[in-house]
Amino acid sequence: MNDDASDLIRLDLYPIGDRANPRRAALVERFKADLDARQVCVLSDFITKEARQRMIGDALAILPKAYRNRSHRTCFLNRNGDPSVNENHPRNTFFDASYRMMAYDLFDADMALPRFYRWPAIRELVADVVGAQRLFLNEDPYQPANVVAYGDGDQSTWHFDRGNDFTVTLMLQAPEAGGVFELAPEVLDDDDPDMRRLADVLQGRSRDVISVDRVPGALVIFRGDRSAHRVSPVKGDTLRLMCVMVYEPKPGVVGRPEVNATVYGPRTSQARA
Ligand SMILES: O=C(O)CCC(=O)C(=O)O
Ligand SMILES: [Fe+2]
Repeated sequence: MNDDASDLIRLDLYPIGDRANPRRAALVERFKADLDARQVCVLSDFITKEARQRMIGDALAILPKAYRNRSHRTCFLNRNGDPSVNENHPRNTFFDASYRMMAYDLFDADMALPRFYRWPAIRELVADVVGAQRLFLNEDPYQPANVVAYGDGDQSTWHFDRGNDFTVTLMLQAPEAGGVFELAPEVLDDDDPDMRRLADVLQGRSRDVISVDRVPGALVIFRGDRSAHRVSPVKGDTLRLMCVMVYEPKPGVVGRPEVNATVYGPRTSQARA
């Protein structure tokens, strides 16, 4: 298996193959500072145009096998409300989500996207930016790198990436309109059981929400654990195609079949039963 993805990266802008390169160190410092200040950093023009076109072509070929995911949930991903708090509380505020999910096993191992995911220089860069000592590949058959397709009217719910210190995404194709990534940095406050700041975000009256420019070809790293975020409704016929990658703090991590079944469809729990 070929794990080299140097041909896919704009190495002229991001000399990440050489850990001793001082330009790499300067980039790491810049993105670290962005991540600390805003909970998100954007590495524009990270992949070449050819690489992006290849990744889009592969994703569109796989799309008929994607799992159509629809749900109606709170930002904590609960399906039921909480009668012990008032009706405007975040625990009682529901959102619709719909998109098509392409699991990792649908991609051939030698396609551009899995190669990108596996190239050690990428996870070394991510580790340096997020301040992790070392990062490892996720070893689940479905989770490591996914492409999520949002068509006209699709959106995600407001949510947190609970349990993940950071999330890595690569924007492949932007929609004609909508599909904006919105992030409310560190909106949870342990001292406020009413979650007023979060309620303002969910009700669309917060000034703390930032819209992150998701230009195709950009690698975006964000901390979604305590920062609510969503993809706003997509408009138009061009699909929003986003790759989401998972790197782990320890080797050998796999997902739980019952969780995979809700994300990737029932076929994934049957395959592992
Ligand atoms: O598609 C995006 O811009 C964000 C994806 C996201 O929230 C996630 O993967 O957790
Ligand atoms: Fe997320």
